[in-house]
Amino acid sequence: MAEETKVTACYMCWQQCEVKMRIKDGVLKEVTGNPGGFVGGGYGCERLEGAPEFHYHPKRLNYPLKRTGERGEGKWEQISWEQALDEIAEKLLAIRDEFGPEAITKIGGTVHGPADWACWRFFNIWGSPNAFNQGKNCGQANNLQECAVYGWDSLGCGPKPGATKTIVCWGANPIHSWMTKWNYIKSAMDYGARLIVIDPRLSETASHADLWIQLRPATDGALAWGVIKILIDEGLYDKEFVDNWCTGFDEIVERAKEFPVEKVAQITEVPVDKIIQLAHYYADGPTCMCWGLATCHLGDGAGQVATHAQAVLRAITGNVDREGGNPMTGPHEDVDWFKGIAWDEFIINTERTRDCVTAEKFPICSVKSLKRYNESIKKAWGGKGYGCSFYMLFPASRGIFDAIRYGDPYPIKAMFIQTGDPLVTLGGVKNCYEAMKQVELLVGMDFFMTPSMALCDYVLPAASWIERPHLMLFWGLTNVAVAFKQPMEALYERKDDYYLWKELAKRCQLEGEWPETLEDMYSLFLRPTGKTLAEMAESEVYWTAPPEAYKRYETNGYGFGTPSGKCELVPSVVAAAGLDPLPQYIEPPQSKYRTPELAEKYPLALISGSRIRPYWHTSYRELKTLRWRHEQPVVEIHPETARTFGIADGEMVYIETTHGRCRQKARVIEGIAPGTVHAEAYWYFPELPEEEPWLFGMWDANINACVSDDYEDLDYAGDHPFRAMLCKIYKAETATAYDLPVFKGVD
Ligand SMILES: Nc1nc2c(c(=O)[nH]1)N[C@H]1C(S)=C(S)[C@@H](COP(=O)(O)OP(=O)(O)OC[C@H]3O[C@@H](n4cnc5c(=O)[nH]c(N)nc54)[C@H](O)[C@@H]3O)O[C@H]1N2
Ligand SMILES: Nc1nc2c(c(=O)[nH]1)N[C@H]1C(S)=C(S)[C@@H](COP(=O)(O)OP(=O)(O)OC[C@H]3O[C@@H](n4cnc5c(=O)[nH]c(N)nc54)[C@H](O)[C@@H]3O)O[C@H]1N2
Ligand code: SF4
Ligand SMILES: [Mo]
Repeated sequence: MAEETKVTACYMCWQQCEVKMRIKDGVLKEVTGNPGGFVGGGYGCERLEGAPEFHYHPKRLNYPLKRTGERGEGKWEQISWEQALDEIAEKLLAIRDEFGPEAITKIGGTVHGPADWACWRFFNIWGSPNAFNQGKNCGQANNLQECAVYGWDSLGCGPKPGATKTIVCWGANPIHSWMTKWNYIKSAMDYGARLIVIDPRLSETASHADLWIQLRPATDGALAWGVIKILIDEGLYDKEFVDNWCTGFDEIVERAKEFPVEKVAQITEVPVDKIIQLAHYYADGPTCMCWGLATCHLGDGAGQVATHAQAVLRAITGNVDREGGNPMTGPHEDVDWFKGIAWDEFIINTERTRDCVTAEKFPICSVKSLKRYNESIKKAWGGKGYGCSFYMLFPASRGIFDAIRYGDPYPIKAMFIQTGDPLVTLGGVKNCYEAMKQVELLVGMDFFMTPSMALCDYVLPAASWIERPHLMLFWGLTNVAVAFKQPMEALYERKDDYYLWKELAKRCQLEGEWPETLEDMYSLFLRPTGKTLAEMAESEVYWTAPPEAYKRYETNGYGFGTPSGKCELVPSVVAAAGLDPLPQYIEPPQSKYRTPELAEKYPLALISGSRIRPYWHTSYRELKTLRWRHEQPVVEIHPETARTFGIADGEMVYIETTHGRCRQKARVIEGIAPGTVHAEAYWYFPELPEEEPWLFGMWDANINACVSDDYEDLDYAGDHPFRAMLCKIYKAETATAYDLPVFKGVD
């Protein structure tokens, strides 16, 4: 029996751990962490147990499909790739002729691989600024603030064992969401670092904390300002750094006066002594405030003030670009990332034509604003200066749907869905659904028939990480790139995601280099190293990573990547976009203080979508190897809330908001405040029927059908208020989520 071992990077989530695959007679038997691996150091999570099942699953999409019935009727015919590509290209060209290049959009998810950059490359050369990825909800509010205040983001940073003294997980639960980072946190704690967790729930990470701050949801801005005030009053900030490197400190001092600790305690519902403890711990650095998602989901006003105050906090304590604090990666220097995705062409093309559909409504996310960021980032970091690039640009999804439905501000006629399941992962799902029903051309590419795929005109079968070469590019957000050759041949007619865009580019006669294979495209990215992908993958050093560096603002001849070269505590690029650069604290769009009348009807604060293992958002619910670990969606409520609303542990309940309702199973726990409810997100049931009205039961359990995407509820960057709604809960009549037909929500 021929048995072989192949090494590659797992992409069952974006941590991309190095793994080894045991293959017997050409059949994938087992995938495990690769001891000593460059990423993960041999770590492998339980998802790997599902890898062989995922690869051979009977429900995998294996051939291109074309819709034969109405959208969502579940009627398909198998067609060839040639036919699919020819027909799609022909329609695209006709749309461009009639409505302009901006009339196409792509909805994608978080970092998933070649689909992301290959699409951006196509859109950049084609000339549409309306590509959308879930980066929108996945850190955009935070990245824009960090880049505005100190000219780069610290998204990928983690604590440094031995150097970091204080670790802050602010609205982050890495035991479930970022295990490779959690391994660093544990190691730093072994060296004596303390852990602070700021979270309304007693998350698993919070259960390991030296200090758990259980704040009222979405009041993070007030908490951060309360801490800033204590640091200033007690002289616990980094005076030398502030004097030499910061602008706007006087305004910060003035604003901080509005946040005496008693007032902050009243707003956040955190006891005074805990807030003081938090400030004292924070000041005892180096302090690493790891990136946490929560403050990007607080909705209008609340999100901007929280993400801004967090950036100020990192800055005035001197933790920015500091060893053990919040280091910054800077751009990829060994990888032609921006050239690879044709970023210059994007700028040129959109200057000729129109900005993205929500450039007026959310001016911080526009080409004009990106250019302002660029000018100074370039001075500090060299290269092209595009910084976290797409994070500065994604249009608000609601704007895309309005462009499709109403032609406002101009029409969008074609939508691609690749690496995303917008019907399940976006807020305002009902608007998304209507737009998907109306758009002229709807093309999807995925591993499985998902709710979003079920509505498409063409569904294309994607090859996975098991069947494609690997280069870790991570949207340009890290400067580490690891290379592996393709471990196994793609099964059936599955293709890598680059293939789609390359073939469409050829058919549409787009300019630029479009090499035949994904591997050759990766070699183009790697040009600065002088190596091809295969050469790098086969060398002893199969990655590129710059040496550790800190405080580069002192030596780069310019300072921070901001217009003044300083840490701008009141950032001028935010002001230049027409926004308040020193936002006032404001309650989330729905709250007992901001909307007291609404709170009478919907008395509970709703947070939704915290990460749960083993899932990766919507993914892997069809895998028997994993599903048993967590079979149904669960809503967490406090025993007192349960008593008030007559709900017992394990009962099915409705969660209802101003925008809809869905059902989940109650879990009654102490580790959540009585006024707060936590609902799971990303649920659909692959075992239920595909055709409408079922759509795999996604209306039944989908909390995102209850999350607002009204413009006035979105934050300054246009992100959704996933953690800032009000709700009520009540018992559902039936016991499981499987036996009810579809529920379309409250009108
Ligand atoms: N309520 C609530 N909603 C949220 C959030 C929240 O906190 N709360 N978080 C938001 C955030 S931060 C994010 S990032 C999004 C995540 O949302 P998404 O990224 O949309 O979710 P995923 O389930 O990761 O991916 C969606 C689809 O991509 C497919 N896919 C995976 N890899 C590939 C690939 O290589 N090629 C192709 N063609 N398809 C692939 C999967 O099979 C799956 O069907 O959810 C957002 N929604
Ligand atoms: N297993 C698994 N891991 C994942 C993913 C996945 O789908 N599954 N998705 C990946 C992606 S794309 C992302 S963006 C990351 C996100 O990873 P994290 O940043 O860890 O985000 P979450 O787990 O969604 O939320 C973290 C915590 O925020 C808390 N929270 C809710 N509301 C608030 C609030 O108002 N204030 C504060 N301070 N905290 C609040 C929640 O209770 C939760 O415990 O995870 C990544 N890792
Ligand atoms: S954490 Fe698990 S799923 Fe994610 S890359 Fe590592 S082994 Fe794969
Ligand atoms: Mo995300």
